[in-house]
Amino acid sequence: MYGNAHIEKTKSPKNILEGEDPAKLAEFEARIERGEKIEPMDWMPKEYRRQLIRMIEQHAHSEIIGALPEGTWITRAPGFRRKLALMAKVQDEVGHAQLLYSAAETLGKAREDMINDLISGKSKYSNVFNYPAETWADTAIIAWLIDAGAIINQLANSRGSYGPYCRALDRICTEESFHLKYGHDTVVYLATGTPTQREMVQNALIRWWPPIMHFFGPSDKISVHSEILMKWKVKMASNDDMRQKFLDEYVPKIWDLGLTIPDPSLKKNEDTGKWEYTEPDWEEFKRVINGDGPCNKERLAVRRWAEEKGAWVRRALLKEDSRYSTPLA
Ligand code: FAQ
Repeated sequence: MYGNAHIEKTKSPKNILEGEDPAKLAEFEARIERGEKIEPMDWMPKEYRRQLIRMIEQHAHSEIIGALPEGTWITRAPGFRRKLALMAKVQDEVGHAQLLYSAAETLGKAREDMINDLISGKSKYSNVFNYPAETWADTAIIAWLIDAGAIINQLANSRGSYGPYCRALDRICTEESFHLKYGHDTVVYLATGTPTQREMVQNALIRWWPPIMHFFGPSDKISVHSEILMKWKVKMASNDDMRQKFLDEYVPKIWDLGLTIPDPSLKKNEDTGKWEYTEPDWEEFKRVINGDGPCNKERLAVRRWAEEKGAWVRRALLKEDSRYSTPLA
């Protein structure tokens, strides 16, 4: 494995740096402060490695599971052109997962272990992909607004400290920006179409708004990992700041289309420059990310099926002497 890694179990916040060499830690933090990239063979604290594996792995799982809600619409897309476009998008998402698994592998966790942790339900992935895409309009909202949220997060974090993750994010963001344009075009088409098409996209927005508000993570007051991740420039903005940026950029665009956002309290406070909104239901968020959302079981069942059906291909490709990985980006 690339970094000759040793993966530590979670420790309490007080002792996450226990046992680290103070001189090495100071030099590591100084490098991050100077804006240098940390590369796989460089010295890093165990907690930095553990946090990055957790975050990149969850991100990879999100891309691969994220292909499913839209993927179910490929055969039902209205018309050949849309079918081609959706198929290309779904294929891109799976490609993003490959880039991200490869980046996580550089930190010492084997891909098989990551996949096993996904299908056993041990690892998390983004809350949003545990909801069904009920109509064609749901795929339009996903491609526009979920991709928008993903770009806000990933563009910021691509300026972070871990080289392989940042380079993967650079490439992913380029592709996601095509998804965003495709999604926007599809939403505009529906919102300016027949009354039935308009109603369909309005209803999809109502369904997806709460999961989108959850997408950026729990509020800063209750976020567990933000402090250390921001200190080490893995996360380049807090959950609330990313949510605010999303609202700033996309609420006006949604309102321009004459669509209604299902939050009567949503408004920009002109004095503070911040959006005010109804506090998202964090209990529902917790339920969904811990396995009890509307589609969690179905999503994992599909991945488990794919894993079992593809096992013979991996066995055929696996050579005992090629058991190390290099980053794809
Ligand atoms: N969903 O302490 P924090 C995409 C968990 S890619 C599920 O604030 P952190 C592309 C968190 O893991 C979408 N779980 O956590 C696409 C932690 O649990 P743990 C994915 C969530 O890490 C588009 C606990 O809550 N993007 O959409 C979520 O500092 C269209 C405490 O939270 C990434 O993964 C959530 N939304 O901040 C594909 C980007 N939020 O591990 C197809 C990289 C939080 O202690 C179609 N990740 N949790 O058990 C990140 O930037 C961060 O991990 C955050 C969360 C911001 C997601």
